Amino acid sequence: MKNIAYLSIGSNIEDREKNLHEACGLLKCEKGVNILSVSSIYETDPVGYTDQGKFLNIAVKVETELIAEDLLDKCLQIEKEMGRIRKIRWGPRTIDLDILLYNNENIETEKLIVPHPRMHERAFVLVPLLEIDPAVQLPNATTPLHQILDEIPDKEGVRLWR
Ligand code: A4P
Ligand code: MG
Repeated sequence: MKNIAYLSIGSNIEDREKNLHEACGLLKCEKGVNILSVSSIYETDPVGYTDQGKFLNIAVKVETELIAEDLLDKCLQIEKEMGRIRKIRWGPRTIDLDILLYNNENIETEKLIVPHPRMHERAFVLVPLLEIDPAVQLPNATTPLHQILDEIPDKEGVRLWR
């Protein structure tokens, strides 16, 4: 398995912790996907659409045989399997799995953009990500991610939960 990817997983409906564990369990069952590390769980204030409950967020590092588009399909399949219903953009969700990084690649297709286009603005993504891999970088970046995180104002909205 030669590809390395980082995922961000979030939940703010029902039993949020159980949802995160279930998503990781389903990822583990995927052929060609191997979980290398999982961050602590963070409780985070909602960003974007703010009239909703707090999220639990984690970052997960995987190695995979899948090309990025197939990894995305697995993520969408897990969301579907867990009964996620899409209603409001950036709104409440049982589970959300996003691909943050895939190797050092820049990908832009109709259904997939990597690096995730909003990851560098979001403390709820960067705090767990940097916990599992403090040296991780955006492709071709000159500014390290921890420095980008230092400049984000909403870090107080991200608290270590467990
Ligand atoms: N898509 C394109 N690129 C990617 C990628 N790198 N990873 C496409 C995953 N999906 C990607 O996603 C819509 C489509 O994006 C997918 O079908 C895929 O083809 P979606 O998950 O249905 O829509 P969404 O998540 O509602 O929208 P979006 O724009 O992905 O939302 P975000 O940016 O993920 O934000 N606040 C806190 N505290 N914690 C959170 O986890 N999450 C969001 C969602 C908002 N606020 C939050 C949190
Ligand atoms: Mg998403």
